[in-house]
Amino acid sequence: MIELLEHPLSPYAQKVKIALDEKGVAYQVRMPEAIGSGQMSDAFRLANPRGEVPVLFVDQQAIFDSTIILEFIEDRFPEPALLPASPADRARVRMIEELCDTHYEAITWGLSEIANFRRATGEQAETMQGHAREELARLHAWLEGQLGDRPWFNGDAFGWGDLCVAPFIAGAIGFGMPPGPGPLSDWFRRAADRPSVAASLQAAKASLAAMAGVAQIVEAGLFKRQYRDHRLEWMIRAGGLSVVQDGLAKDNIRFNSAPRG
Ligand SMILES: N[C@@H](CCC(=O)N[C@@H](CS)C(=O)NCC(=O)O)C(=O)O
Repeated sequence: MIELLEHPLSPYAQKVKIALDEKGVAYQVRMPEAIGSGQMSDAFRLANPRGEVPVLFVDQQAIFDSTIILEFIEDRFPEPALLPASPADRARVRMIEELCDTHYEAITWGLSEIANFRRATGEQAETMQGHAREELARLHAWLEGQLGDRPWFNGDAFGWGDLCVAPFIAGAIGFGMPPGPGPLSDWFRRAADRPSVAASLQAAKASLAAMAGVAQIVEAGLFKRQYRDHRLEWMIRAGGLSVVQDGLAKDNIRFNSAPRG
């Protein structure tokens, strides 16, 4: 049986679950122990030296990184195809994925650091949330341009381009920053109606209750959140440099280091 190491709130894991569901591939899910604490088991570190979900266990192999996993799924289970047919359209949806994985996710992650982990409060939180709102509006306009007059980001049928956007938009909606009325929000409603997307959004919603109280766990030093790549950049440019400094001083943020040999 295929196994997916995941967290229901991870948009990267959601991409993979939607792809597997769309292809009708059976799998079971599991959450790594103490995810987010910085304490990774040797087995998890061996499966993914970055200590991140998703990881797909299949054919005696562990595959990490949502994009690489999606490529694998498309190669291993070609039907129905999730990538569009033409090279130009494939490049187009991959670029949409890249922007969502990096720029878009950095913003919703930052909003979670504020709302759930209480890294910033008062005026600083408002400044950072205002920053997020502005950047999301620009990204939503960009996405709307990418959608154009297509019914789906992928083209005529739902596919890669859509499953790579839906989890991130759902995240922004969760933080009260949905796309305004128009083609993008209409598209999201259609996407969310698909059983594959609905199932992953439902699992995310069900796991939200577990987020209550995580701020105290961070404050107690039991959680070391991963500050990396675009997330770290966003934190700094949105006005959260002191959040990073505070996290370093309290030792409740971490960076990924090189894998052990
Ligand atoms: N580029 C990776 C990013 C995966 C990632 O950032 N996963 C986060 C959850 S959204 C994670 O597992 N973080 C580990 C941690 O916070 O301990 C992918 O596309 O799979």
